[in-house]
Amino acid sequence: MKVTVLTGGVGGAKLVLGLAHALPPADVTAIVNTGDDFTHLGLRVSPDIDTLLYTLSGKANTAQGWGREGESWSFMDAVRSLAGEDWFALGDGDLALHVLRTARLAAGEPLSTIVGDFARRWGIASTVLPMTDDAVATILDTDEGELAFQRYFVARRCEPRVKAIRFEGADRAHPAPGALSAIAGADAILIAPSNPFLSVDPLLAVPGLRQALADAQAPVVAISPLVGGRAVKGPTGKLMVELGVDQGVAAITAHYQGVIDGMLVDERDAPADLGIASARTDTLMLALDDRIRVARSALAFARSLRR
Ligand code: FO1
Repeated sequence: MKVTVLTGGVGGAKLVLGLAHALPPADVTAIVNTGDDFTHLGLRVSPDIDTLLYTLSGKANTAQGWGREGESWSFMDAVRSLAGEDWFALGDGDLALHVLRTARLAAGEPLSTIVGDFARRWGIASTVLPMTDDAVATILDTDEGELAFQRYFVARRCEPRVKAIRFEGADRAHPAPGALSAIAGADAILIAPSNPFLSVDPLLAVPGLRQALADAQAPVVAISPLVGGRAVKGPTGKLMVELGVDQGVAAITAHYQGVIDGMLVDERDAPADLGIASARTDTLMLALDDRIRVARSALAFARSLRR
């Protein structure tokens, strides 16, 4: 069963890891948000892609939610000693990805080729695709003015009040090679329990991707990012209040209207009429077993749906 999953960072990476255990890993394709990508200290950083590469290759710092396990920080110590910017931390091992990616991008290689090579080097049998090889930047219009994603998320700890979100460059972006065929050729398409507004919307903003989902033969199932009605981590709840969106899975389902055929809801959420097919399960993914179990539930639910 070939599965294509649209994903952001840590929550999505847990699901993709579960899928890569529930299925032959080569049957899994992840199309990853790159709206969080930015240039820091001259280096091109792709946080959601790197979180997925670390997760699938067993290198992730799962407690921290980003970066590598057992990381050392000599580079950051040296940056600090020279009064360099230290609000965004690049570990010594992590640095290797950013240096190599930046050098290869500067030499004219597309991001998708570079990411594919990194994944192969680390023995990842699943396909990891950026949503696009073009530059797209998530920009938040806040009460402190416009902030690029990492300024908002890391430097300002999601504290500014968000008025609107835009995806700079998305209108001119093209889906990465392989993304459209991975959607068209899938037996099931999943939207990971990533932040709908910050992590999934950038993907849907790339011309062609939303249409590919609408045209796909396979059912599209979203896994709700809410557990017991609340976001597991991150600013989803706060953002929904600020954007004037109702709290709860019904509002997220409405947000994905026209894109999804079904919603997998956490069993702790209050039952609600979502207006589309839904299934309930324990969606909290603490240990590997949970991730495999949620992946299997999503696949079983997708199999039960038809287009
Ligand atoms: N998140 C932080 O909260 N603080 C950091 O210093 C930080 C550094 C960092 C470096 C590389 C990387 O791939 C991710 C990093 N993240 C950091 C996580 C990242 O900001 C977010 O988790 C994602 O962009 C949201 O999905």
